[in-house]
Amino acid sequence: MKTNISKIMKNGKAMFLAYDQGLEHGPVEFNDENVDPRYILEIAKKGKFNAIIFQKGIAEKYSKEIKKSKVPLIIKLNGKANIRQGEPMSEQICSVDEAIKLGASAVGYTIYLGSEFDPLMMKEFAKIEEVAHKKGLTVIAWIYPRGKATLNRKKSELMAYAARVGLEIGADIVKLEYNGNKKDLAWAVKSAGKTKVVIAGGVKTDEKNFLKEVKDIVGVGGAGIAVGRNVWKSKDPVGLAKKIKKVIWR
Ligand code: FBP
Repeated sequence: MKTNISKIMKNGKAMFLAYDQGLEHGPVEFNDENVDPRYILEIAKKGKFNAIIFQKGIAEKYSKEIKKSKVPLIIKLNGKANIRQGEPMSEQICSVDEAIKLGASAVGYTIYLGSEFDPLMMKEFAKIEEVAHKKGLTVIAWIYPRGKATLNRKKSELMAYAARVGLEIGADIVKLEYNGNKKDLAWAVKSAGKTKVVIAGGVKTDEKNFLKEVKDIVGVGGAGIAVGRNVWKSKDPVGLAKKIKKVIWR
């Protein structure tokens, strides 16, 4: 299947800026500056990110600014708020056609692997993947092991399993949560085969730690990062972006 993956990657590597935390976690993540999607777009533009990740609402309301910035757009097709408790389920809230109309170069979808609801998310993903690939769009799967059934399983095993699921279900890029162990990450990247691997950033940590994670993922042959808080919560996001670029495209 030929997709437009080169639109959002450079030499097989990628640096994506994620900004869907407003839905996933609420404005508790934001301050007066980074609550504004235009601030994030500026970071993406000045920091030369390969793409920015928004939910459809922001893509719609800020479409003029997005077009002007020329930063490629990835639209997240599902999402969930974190108020409801219980087994995680992330429902589809945007279609592939809507994402195309909004100018998306790629679509993203989260699967909580191991949740009671993972069969529903797998099914929804399968439909999305079929439509998106027919239209030549790149498909990114966030695969996060979550839910009761994952509690007694090893984190390392689950990370590689998530990577493999990405390959098996037809994702072009799989986004994983890194457990901090480089050997485990190398196995996960190997398990993903020809599916590219990017890692999430997680909660804001110090810059040195974060850059080490970036070094690890490219060091084991992964494609790069799809991060949010570690960049847009930084005091100097554009300066940090330059450092990330140096690590990814050494
Ligand atoms: P961060 O780099 O800020 O962790 O963003 C990555 C991401 O996958 C976002 O796309 C998403 O909003 C968030 O993490 C979800 O985090 P969690 O599932 O831990 O609530």
